[in-house]
Amino acid sequence: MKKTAFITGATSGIGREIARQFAKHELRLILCGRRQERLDELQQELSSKTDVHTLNFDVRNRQKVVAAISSLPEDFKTIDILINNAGNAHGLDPIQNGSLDDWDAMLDINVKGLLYVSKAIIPQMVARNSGHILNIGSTAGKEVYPNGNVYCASKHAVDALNQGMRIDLNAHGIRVGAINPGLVETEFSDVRFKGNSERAEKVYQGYQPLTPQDVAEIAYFIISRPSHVNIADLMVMCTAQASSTIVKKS
Ligand code: NDP
Ligand code: 8X3
Repeated sequence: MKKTAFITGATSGIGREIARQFAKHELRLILCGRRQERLDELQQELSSKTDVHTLNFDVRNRQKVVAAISSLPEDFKTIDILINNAGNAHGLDPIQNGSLDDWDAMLDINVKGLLYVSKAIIPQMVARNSGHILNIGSTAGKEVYPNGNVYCASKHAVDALNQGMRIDLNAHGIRVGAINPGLVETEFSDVRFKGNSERAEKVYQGYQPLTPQDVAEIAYFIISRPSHVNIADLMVMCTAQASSTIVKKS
């Protein structure tokens, strides 16, 4: 039986490209997000390559998370690979000016949402003593940059949870690892700057950022290693980037 991958945040950016990459390799897909039309488009695009099921839920809503995952049809109930990818930055402000709504969004989505989804899926992996969880962290989970405060905290939490899951699930043979990307051109900055596209575009000007495809290829490499190999923690930046604050621009 082909493996089934559950991907959160599959409607855009890194998650969507992971879906495309996995479909190329004929993994069966459960694609999640809140934008139904994007889920439908992607399902239509990929269903000639593999079996695709879509789930529409907000990762912040624990009841909806549980209900969505419980609603999976019999042939999609066994999840072999969980890609915890849904997340965003909201705002880029000094701590003294930060918006409480932005802080709630980042902690509720990037941290608690990841936990709700994981909590709903891990028990079946434990019962089978097999599974692979890939958490999408960030370089922001490895260092803190000016005005990044709460987003960086949320991604440091993902880094801690990646380690914690690996420790606790070790006895069950479940692989747990993270990809921590630097600057990737997606809708990330549009969300961070609340649709100010001029500001968002500037983030990626004057150098060649990573593409979501770059990250997706790494994700496939990780999940396709032999079962005794677990890539525990991987950081990837574009060549122009040395750290969160050092980017060589033309
Ligand atoms: P995008 O904005 O392009 O994609 C974000 C995805 O997350 C969308 O599919 C969105 O789906 C989903 N999402 C956001 N909020 C929720 C929610 N409340 N419930 C369910 N799904 C949600 O950004 P990226 O692809 O860049 O981001 C993906 C991950 O990569 C994030 O965790 C981000 O922190 C991380 N990352 C990004 C980097 C970058 O530079 N772009 C670098 C390092 C890490 P929908 O809106 O349909 O719900
Ligand atoms: C996204 C990368 O540097 O914008 O996590 O935080 S950064």
